[in-house]
Amino acid sequence: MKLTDLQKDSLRFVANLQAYMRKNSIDVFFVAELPNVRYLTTFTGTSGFCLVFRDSACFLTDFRYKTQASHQVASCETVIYSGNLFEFIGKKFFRKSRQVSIGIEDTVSVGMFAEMQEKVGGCQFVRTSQVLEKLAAVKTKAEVARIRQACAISSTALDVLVQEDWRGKTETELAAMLEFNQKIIGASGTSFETIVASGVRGAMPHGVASGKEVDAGDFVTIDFGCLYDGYASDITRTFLTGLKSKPELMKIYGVVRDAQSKGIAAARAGIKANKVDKAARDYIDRKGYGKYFGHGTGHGVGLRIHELPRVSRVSEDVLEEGNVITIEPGIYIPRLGGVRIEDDFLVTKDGVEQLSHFSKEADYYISAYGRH
Ligand SMILES: [Mn+2]
Repeated sequence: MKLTDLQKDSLRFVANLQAYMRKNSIDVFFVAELPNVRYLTTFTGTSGFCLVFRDSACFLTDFRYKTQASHQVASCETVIYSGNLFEFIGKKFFRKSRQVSIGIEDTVSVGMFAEMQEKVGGCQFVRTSQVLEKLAAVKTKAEVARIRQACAISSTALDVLVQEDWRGKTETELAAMLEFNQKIIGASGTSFETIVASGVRGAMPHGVASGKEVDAGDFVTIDFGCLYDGYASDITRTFLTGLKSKPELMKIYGVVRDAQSKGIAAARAGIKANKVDKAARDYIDRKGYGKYFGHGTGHGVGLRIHELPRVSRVSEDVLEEGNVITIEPGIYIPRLGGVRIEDDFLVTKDGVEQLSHFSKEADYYISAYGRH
């Protein structure tokens, strides 16, 4: 089997987890969350688990995925199980109930954990938190290439959308058109539910598209992304529909855009992520809108839309070369509207490389509503 670049990486990811296990005296690591399973194996199906030992690794799935796993999984030995997973694991791997320590993530459900305790006897469970997420925060070249492509698809899809006629369209219709464009261009799906928040709805940072019609003079915030080969993009732009928008919104548009630039200028490997948040937040504070910026400045992006590192006031994460983060300040004023601008960035030694590209001009308005 000739391995793809991601499959080659997955061998390294398993080895990195094994190094963590040795350092933390964990004999076996149980991985149940699908994005983590995918990270370790490249497996894209909807049912599968990893059991990683110090010197080997197993991928467990059922007969539906036998063929798929044989094509995708290079980093683990695939084991097809039937019946109860933990009964199977208990019999196959832990028959001689010697004392072993099993690392288990705190995201495993209470029900699953209880079942595992009951059926995999004689083991000591070690509760861990975000072990895989911490490893996955630093992206490989192959992963960055996927995120870059997801960003390119999203920008192109948005470019097509702004040339279409928005008049009489609801937020939901615009969201559907954007999602359609992304899929036609090569995305496998959206990376999260598309946000289209127009007019006063723009004051809701996560205003998922509604049945409201977009009106001339509205500011429209579109926060969206797609998946390419499993990896996500996450972009936000706020558009002016026509020329009659309120002067206060035009002003905050400039503040948000400049706050994003401050965040971008602050970001580089070796600094605390909260410094990026501070750079953007202090600027918005100075302009008098601090109380209208209530969320963090950004987050990591990868197989999940929200990953480490956190880019917020309370984050203790230190930026590393290879992190992919968003920088997305916003201002939301109740009963008036909101503005957010978001792009995705690769953290480098001296700064960041912007992965998503789309105009941030304040006068980038939707042409269907008339020209200057
Ligand atoms: Mn985001």
